Parts: sequence; C-alpha cells; structure tokens
Amino acid sequence: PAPKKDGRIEMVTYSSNDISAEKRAKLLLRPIIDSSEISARVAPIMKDVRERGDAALKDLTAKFDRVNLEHATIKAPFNPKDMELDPLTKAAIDQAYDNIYKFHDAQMDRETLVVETMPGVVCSRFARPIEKVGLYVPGGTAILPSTTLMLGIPAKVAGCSEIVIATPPRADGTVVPEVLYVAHKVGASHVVLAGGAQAVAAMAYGTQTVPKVDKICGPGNQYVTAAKMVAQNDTSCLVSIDMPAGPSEVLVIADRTCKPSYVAADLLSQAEHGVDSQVVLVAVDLEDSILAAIEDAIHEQAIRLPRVDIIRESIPKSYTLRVNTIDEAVRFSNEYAPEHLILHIDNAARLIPDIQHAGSVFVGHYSPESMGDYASGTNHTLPTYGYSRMYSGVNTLTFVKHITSQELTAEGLDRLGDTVMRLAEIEGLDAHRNAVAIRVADIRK
Ligand code: HSO
Ligand code: ZN
Repeated sequence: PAPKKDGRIEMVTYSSNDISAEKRAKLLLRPIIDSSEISARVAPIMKDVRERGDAALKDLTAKFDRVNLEHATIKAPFNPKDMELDPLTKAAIDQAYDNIYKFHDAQMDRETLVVETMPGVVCSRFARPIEKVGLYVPGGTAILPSTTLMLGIPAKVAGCSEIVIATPPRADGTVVPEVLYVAHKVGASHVVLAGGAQAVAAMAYGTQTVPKVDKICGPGNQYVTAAKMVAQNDTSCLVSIDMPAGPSEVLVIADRTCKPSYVAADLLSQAEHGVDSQVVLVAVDLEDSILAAIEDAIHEQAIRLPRVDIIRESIPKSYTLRVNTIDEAVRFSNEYAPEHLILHIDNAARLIPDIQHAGSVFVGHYSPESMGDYASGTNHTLPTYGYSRMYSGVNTLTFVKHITSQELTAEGLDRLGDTVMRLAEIEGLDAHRNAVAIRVADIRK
C-alpha cells in the first residue's frame, strides 16, 4: 500500500537476535528484475534503430520523451552558447574535474610489464585504449553532469580516440548545458540526444550520425541495462559493456560513536535517488535512544527535502538491522556486497582489512557518500545488485585492454622446446610440435 502523505517516514527494524535464517537471507536479496521480459521489450526498439538509424532514433525520442528533434546528434566543436554556465557552477565542475582527473590519471597503466620467465623467454604486457566508447548519461528525475565526469574523465585519461555521449534531451530539445560543458572538457566528439534502449542501440550499431562504438558504459534504468546486455550478446555489433546494473544502494554501519543526524543524512542522500533505491542501516549495539534519534532525524530531514515524495517510497522499503558486534556488521555487509558502504564509527579505517565486497567505502564521520558522488576523486559508477562481489566500479582500466607479447631467443627456444613439444604431443597437435621441432633442429645442429 502507498504510504500516507502525512505519515511518518521510517524504515523497518529487525534484530539479528530474533530473525530467522530465512529472513536474514531475504534481507540480503535485491528486488527481482525480470530481465527476459525487459529484453523482449527492448529488442524491437533496438532493431528499429539498427534498421532505420537516425529516423528511428528521432521517432522513438518523440514517442518516449515527447521531444521532436531536427537532429539526433550534436557534433564537436559544441556551440559555446549551449554550454554557458554561471561562474559558481563552472568552478564547482572544474574542481570536481581536477580531483577526478588526478585520481584516474594515477590509475593509468603506462608501463609495460616485462618478465623473463626463463633465460631467453621474455613475456610482456602493455595497455592500449579501447578506441571508441559510448557513455550513457541518464536523464530522468535528475540532471547528471557528475555522471558525465565519472565516465568521460577515465575515457579521456585512457586515451580513447572517440568519446560519444548519449543523454536524453530536455523538453525543448537541447542538452543540459552542464552536461555539454563536461562533454567538451573530456573531448567528446558527439552528443547523442537520446535516452533508453534507443540510445544504446544507436551507439552499439551506429547510425548515419552516431559512430558505432566498441564499448558502452554508464548507469541507466532497466531498459538501458537490458539494451546493453542485448548489444553485448549480439556478435553482429561486437560491443562490450562495463557491468550489469541495478538500482543504487547504500549500506551504512553505525555504532555508538555515530552522529545520528549524519547517519540520517547519508541514508536520505541515497533514498532520494529513486523509489527503488536500496538503503540499509546496520546498527551495532546501539542504545534505543541513539536509534530513535536516527529515526527522528530521518523523518525530520526528509520532510524538508524537495524529493520527499521519492523518499516516502524508498525509505519504507528500507530496513535497519540491529546487530551485536562490529564483526557481525562487517560479515553482513560482505554478504550483502553493497554498492556504497559508509562507516559511521570511530577509527573506521581499522575495518578496511576485513571488507571483502563493496563498490566504494566511505571511511569515518566526515566522509559522506556525496563527496565521492561528486568531487573527491573516486568514481561513482559502481557495481550494484551484489555484483560488487566480482565487478570493480568504472575506472581508468575500464577503458583500456591489455595486449601480451613474447620474444624468445634461440637459447630460450632451446631451453623450453622439449616441454612444449611434449605438451603438444599429449594434445595430439602435431603441427604445434613441428613449429618448435623445425627450429630446434636448426639450433641443435
Ligand atoms: N550515488 C549515485 C551517483 C550520483 N549521486 C550522481 C549524485 N549524482 C550512484 O552511485
Ligand atoms: Zn548519489
């Protein structure tokens, strides 16, 4: 049932002392996404864009976004008038850009790795940029220049030769100036005025005006995610993606040293993203009065927020789990594998060695997620839905691939030749054996 408009905004509370194993297992789950049903819905949209290109893109934007566009794509150089910003906004974007650039530049793999595995057998590995990348910047309920920074900067640092950005147009058919300004700063060649599966299809297959890309990155709703998966599985377009995505999440661990108003503020910053945001508070041995103070602060802060209507839906779906020890909290967090993990405890850094799964960790009372969402330097495009068990967030290496190489001397071939000939024999691959034997015969003459 929809929560009452004037009702108290609160999370459900459980205690690890009295929940069943089944209930605990349920708390670790995310809402079920029926990907086959969504894939079936995006398939015809993608086929249309593939077949009719820009015409389909414009028709679909008219249909889904109710915007009629003359051109579906803007090409660089962008019109300075379309990216005019007030000085404070520009300064904020520039400072965020600089920090994100610094952190991502330090991640770049510029040195060739060289290992002589045996005398005369030298193996190397070096990075090369993925040439053409497509960056999806969602529109929807918020404008997201920050996401343009988070995707564009690592692509630029990696040295991608073509950066294409897709983002839904505003009602008047223009691009958000903040997004265009960042597109300009990261050196994007094209901005595609489209959202949803149609935008993904345009970048995956290419159109008359949209270059076909090699990899598509960026967050999006279920349709965007499904379209990325469909494209990735379609060998005819030869495209990869960053990672699967679900609704955004935060798990907060708070103990008696926490400041209730800070905890509430952090929970709400996640809850305001969308009605499906996942918000979890793991309360470690908290007195009832501290938990009550957090709950009061959630309500009091929430009712003053412009996005309170979203929060009225997301917070009641969220929960607090009371646990007895920090160890128990960390164990639960590792099993949940959150996108964001915030540690509201003194000396929080001591927990880092025990953290096994999380997209990004916010350590201590003065590290709200908002800092990483915008400007500290870390990336905010992170694995959700429990995928932080095996995926990294977007980073500079998202936009490169590695090539290995080897060079053997005659001595190296001689030393290792018998081993390779023996292994080729075992596999019954005589041509492989011969490629070694023919050389070894010369060397050993
Ligand atoms: N927390 C979001 C990213 C974001 N926050 C963008 C504000 N703007 C998903 O990680
Ligand atoms: Zn956020």
